[in-house]
Amino acid sequence: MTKNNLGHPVGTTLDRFIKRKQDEFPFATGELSQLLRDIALAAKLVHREISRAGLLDVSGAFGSQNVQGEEQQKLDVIANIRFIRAFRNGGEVCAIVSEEDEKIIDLENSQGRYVIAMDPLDGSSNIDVNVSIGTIFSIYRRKSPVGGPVLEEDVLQKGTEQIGAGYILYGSSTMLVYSTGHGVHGFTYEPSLGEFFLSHAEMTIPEDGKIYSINEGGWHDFYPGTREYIETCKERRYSARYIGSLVADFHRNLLKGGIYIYPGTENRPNGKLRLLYECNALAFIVEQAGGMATNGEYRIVEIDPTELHQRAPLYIGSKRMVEEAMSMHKVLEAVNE
Ligand code: P6P
Repeated sequence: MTKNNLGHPVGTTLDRFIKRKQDEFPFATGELSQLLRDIALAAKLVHREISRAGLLDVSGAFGSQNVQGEEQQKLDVIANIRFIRAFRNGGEVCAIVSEEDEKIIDLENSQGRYVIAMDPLDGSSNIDVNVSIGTIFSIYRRKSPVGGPVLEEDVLQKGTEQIGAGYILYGSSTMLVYSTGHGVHGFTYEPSLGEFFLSHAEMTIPEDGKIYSINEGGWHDFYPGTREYIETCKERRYSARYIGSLVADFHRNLLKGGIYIYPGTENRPNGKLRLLYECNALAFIVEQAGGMATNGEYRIVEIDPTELHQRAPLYIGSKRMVEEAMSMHKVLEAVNE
């Protein structure tokens, strides 16, 4: 049997991998393992819905708007239901923050020790044009006592408190990429077998790269520091790659090296992306992979959240690229203050 360079035979199923990792931690109670299985189950169900989207009447708008005021796509709602149901049935989770729900989702499970922050289907406006989309999730331990009511402190936690995070990319193949703080691991889904198989063990991001991802349509709103960095990328003939689907752009840059920027601007100083269920999870992953994630000034995971759906500017990817973008952002902002 071929093994990758870390002794995990390629083709290890997610279940066996989780069990093996759990055995490495004598005090592991298996709850986190069960939680990861719940996520994988929901991912398989969402994969099936997405792969049929063109055939069944599940694409297109749902006719309502989410808390962001964005047109909810039917698959957004379906994905939200699938993940909530998986966590409810799994029994490990007491509360969820979801992009699709304005308030905290209290699962009425006072014994649940974990809290989830998730974007059940990010980039969903791309569904109708068959572009890759993704699920993003963060896992926290609840702060309030088990057995008691869920409190806001359980969900308004800094990214440094995450005990796990990851994403599912529904692309040319469906992949689950996650970390529980001991490296980043990628699994590819084989629909005919209904299994995720280890395909990318111990993922690391190149320290530098030549790909920059930003919506240059915002050029005239960008701060001078942002424009300066983009100009530098152009002078160096870097490749501009922007899919408009955060998980897809992030995943490509994780594999090839690169930087994704959703900057703050004069009229949107905190940018567009959500701290709790978009930025923090990918920041956890990229730091575990040796990369960097900041809001232009400091680590994303250090931001102390005050609102469920608060936004944050995001500079994320190869360490050298993020550092350089920050240096220009700061210098030119200081000049303009
Ligand atoms: P814009 C999708 O709505 C999303 O949240 C991310 O997946 C994506 O990177 C970004 O917004 C695209 O935003 O303003 O460039 O269309």
